[in-house]
Amino acid sequence: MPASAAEAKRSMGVPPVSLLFANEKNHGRDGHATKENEMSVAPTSPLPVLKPADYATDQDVRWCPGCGDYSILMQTKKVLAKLGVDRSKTVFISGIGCSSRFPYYLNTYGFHSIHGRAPTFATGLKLARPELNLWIATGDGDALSIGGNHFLHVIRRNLDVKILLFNNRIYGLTKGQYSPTSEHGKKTKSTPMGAPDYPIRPLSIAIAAGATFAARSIDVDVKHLEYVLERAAKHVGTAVVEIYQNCNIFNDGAFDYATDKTTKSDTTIYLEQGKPLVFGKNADKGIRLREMNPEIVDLASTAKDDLLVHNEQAQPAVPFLLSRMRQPDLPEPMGILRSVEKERYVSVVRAQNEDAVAKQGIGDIQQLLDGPETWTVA
Ligand SMILES: Cc1ncc(C[n+]2csc(CCOP(=O)(O)OP(=O)(O)O)c2C)c(N)n1
Ligand code: SF4
Ligand SMILES: [Mg+2]
Repeated sequence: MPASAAEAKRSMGVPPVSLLFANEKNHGRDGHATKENEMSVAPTSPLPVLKPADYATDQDVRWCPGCGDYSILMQTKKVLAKLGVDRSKTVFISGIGCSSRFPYYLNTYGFHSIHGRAPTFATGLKLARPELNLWIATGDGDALSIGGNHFLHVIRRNLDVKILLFNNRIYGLTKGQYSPTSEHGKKTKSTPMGAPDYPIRPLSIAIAAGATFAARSIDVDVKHLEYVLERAAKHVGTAVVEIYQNCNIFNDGAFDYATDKTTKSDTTIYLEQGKPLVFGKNADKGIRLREMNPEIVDLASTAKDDLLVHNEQAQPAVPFLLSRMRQPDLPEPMGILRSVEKERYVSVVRAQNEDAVAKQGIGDIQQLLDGPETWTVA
C-alpha cells in the first residue's frame, strides 16, 4: 500500500492532469504539472485518503426513488475517491434538468448554470484556471436540444472536460416531453401521436465533431460504468460519456432491452481493446464490416479473423459506424468507442496569450478603451 495519497495516485497511473495537490505555481503554462514539479508535490505528511462518502454533501438528494441518476452519482463518487481527486480543485458544471442537479450532491465546487450552457462556463473556467479538473453533468435535452450548439464546440475544441451525458430519452424535469434522443414514433405528452422526427445518436455527433474520447455505459451496470468513468477521468482532453439512464417516472424501461438478463447479451456488445467484436448468450455471434456496413455473422460459419477487431485509436469512420449500431438491427456497443490524443484548446490559447504578452507586454484595458482605434456608427 503506497504511503501517501499522492503516491497512491501516481501508482494508479493518474495522468498529470489529476495531480491536483500540486501548487499552482508549479504548473506548466497550460496548467498541467510538469515532470519536475510532479516530483515536488509529494506532501510532507500523509494526506487523508478520501472515501466515496467524503465526496457527498449534506444536501437531500431530490431525484425520484429508483431514478438511474443515483447510480451515476455513486459510481462518480467511487471514481473520484479511487483517483484521490482533490475536491478543492474539482468543479462540476451543469445546465438544467433532473440530471443537472448533480453538482449539489458532490462535495466539490459546482455551478448549476444555464440551460444548455454548461460548456460555455467550462470553457471560460478552464481558460482562466487550467489546473482545475472540470466535469459537465448534462441531460439529453440540455446537451442536444437547447445546448446542441455548445455541445459541438466544446468537443471540437478538445477543451479538457469530462462530459457525463445522462441519456434517458426524455425531458424528465419538465414531466415527460420527448427529447432529441426519443425514438421515432415515441408517444409522449408533447407527441401524443408519436414523435415525427428521428433521434440523434449522441456519440455520432460527438465523433463527427472530433471527440478525442467517446464512450457509452449504462446506469445499472455499475462495474462497467465505474470503469468507463475512470477512463474518462484519466483522459487528457474532452471526454464524452453517454450513460443510458432510466427515468422510472416518465420513460420507465427505455433500456430494458440492454439491462434485462434474458436479452442484454444479444442487444449489446461490450468493446474490448484489441479483441474481436463477439456477442450473444453463447458468444456465438460477431460483427463483420462488409463494404463499411457492420453486419452480424454466425461464428459457426465465420472465422474469428474476419471479425472487426476493436481499436480505440481507429480512424473516426470506424467508431462512427459503431455509434450508429442500434437495436433492433444490431447490438449497441458499450465501452470506449474512441480514445486518442490531441492538443488541447486550453494549451493553444494560453500559449498564444503568453506569446502576445512576451511580444507586446501586459495590456492595459483602459489604454485600449482610450486608444485611437475607434469607429463612428452611423
Ligand atoms: C430557456 C429554457 N427553456 C426551457 C426550459 C424548460 N426545461 C427545463 S429542463 C428541460 C429539459 C431537461 O431535459 P434533460 O436535459 O433531458 O434532463 P432530464 O430532466 O431528463 O435529466 C427543459 C426543456 C428552461 N428551464 N429554460
Ligand atoms: S423525473 Fe425521471 S429523471 Fe427526473 S428524477 Fe424522476 S426518475 Fe429521475
Ligand atoms: Mg433527459
